[in-house]
Amino acid sequence: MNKIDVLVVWPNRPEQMKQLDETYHLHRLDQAADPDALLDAVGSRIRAVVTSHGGGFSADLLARLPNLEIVASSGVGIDSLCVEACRQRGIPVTHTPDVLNADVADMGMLLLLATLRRLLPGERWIREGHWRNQGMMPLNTSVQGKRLGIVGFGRIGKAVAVRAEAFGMQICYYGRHAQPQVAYPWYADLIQLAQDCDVLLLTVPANSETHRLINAEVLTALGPQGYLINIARGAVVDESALIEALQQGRIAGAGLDVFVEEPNVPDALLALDNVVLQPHCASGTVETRGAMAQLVVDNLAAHFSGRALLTPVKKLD
Ligand code: 8YV
Repeated sequence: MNKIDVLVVWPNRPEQMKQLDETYHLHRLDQAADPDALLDAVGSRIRAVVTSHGGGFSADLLARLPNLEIVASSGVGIDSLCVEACRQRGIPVTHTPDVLNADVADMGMLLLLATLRRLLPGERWIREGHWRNQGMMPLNTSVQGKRLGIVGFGRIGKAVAVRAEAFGMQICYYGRHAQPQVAYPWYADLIQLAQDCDVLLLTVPANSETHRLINAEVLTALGPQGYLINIARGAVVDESALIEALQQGRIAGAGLDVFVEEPNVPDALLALDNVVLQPHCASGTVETRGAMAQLVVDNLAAHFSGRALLTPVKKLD
C-alpha cells in the first residue's frame, strides 16, 4: 500500500524522524534545493505537515497543499502557524502543550535567579581577576520576599508560581480574566502590576493583543529596582524601549530567552552588563524536545487511524 505523503517543513528529533520515515513518505521541504519545484511536484499529494514553532506554517504554503488534512507542530506557541486559515479549510493543527511546562518554568526561575543574583558578573569577577585584585564583588539583591508579577497565568505561568513560591517570592498575576481557583492576587491593570512588583515574568502567548505589551510605560512603572524576565516571545516586548530602559537604569536588569528577530540579538543588548541572555532554549532539553517530538508523531498516528487528536490547538478566543 502507498505510504501517506507528509511534508517536513521543520525536522523532528532524530528518533521521531525515524518513526515518521518508517510510517510515511516524507518530503523534506526543509532540505529542498528548490522548494517551489518540490511543492509543484508533490504539493497535491501532501496529506500532513510536520513543523515546529521555529519552522512555522504560512497561509502561502497552505495554499500549495490542496489535500492537506493535518498540521502537527512541535512547540506550544502557535504564533508562527496560520491556525485560522487552516481552521477555515477544516484542517486541525496540533501543538505540544504541557510536556514542556516544567523545563520552561525552570528556565524562568533560572533567568530570574541569575539576573537578580548577578550570576554571570560573578563568574567574570573570578575569571577576570577582579576577586584577587579588588576583593569581594559588589552586593546584589535577594530573591527571597520579592514580589513576582506573572504576566499570563496559563500552564507555564502556574508552573513558574510553584517554583517562585519555593524561593519565598510573593506571587501575583496579570491576565484577561481573574481565575477564581487561583489564590494569588489578580491584576487587570498591567501598569499597576508593574508598579507593585519587583519582577515581571512574561509567559503570555504572542498574538495581536500581546504585541509589544511590555512598552516604555510598563517598564517605567516597573522602576529602577525592577527586573523583567521573558520566556514568552520577543514580540511581546518593545525591544527598543527595553534596551533604553536597561541602558538608562530605568529598570535594574532583564533575563531574556526570546528576542524579536531570532537568532539576531541586538548588539546593544549584548553590550549590557545587567542582562542574562539565552538562545530560546527554555524547552531545549533532550527529554522535553523528545516528548514534544513524540506528540507530533502520536497526533499524526491518531489522525490517520481515526482517533481523537491528543493536543489540538483550541479555538482562538
Ligand atoms: C520552541 C517554544 O518552539 O514551544 C514553544 O512555543 O517557543 C519552544 O519550545 C522550540 O523551538 C520548539 O521547536
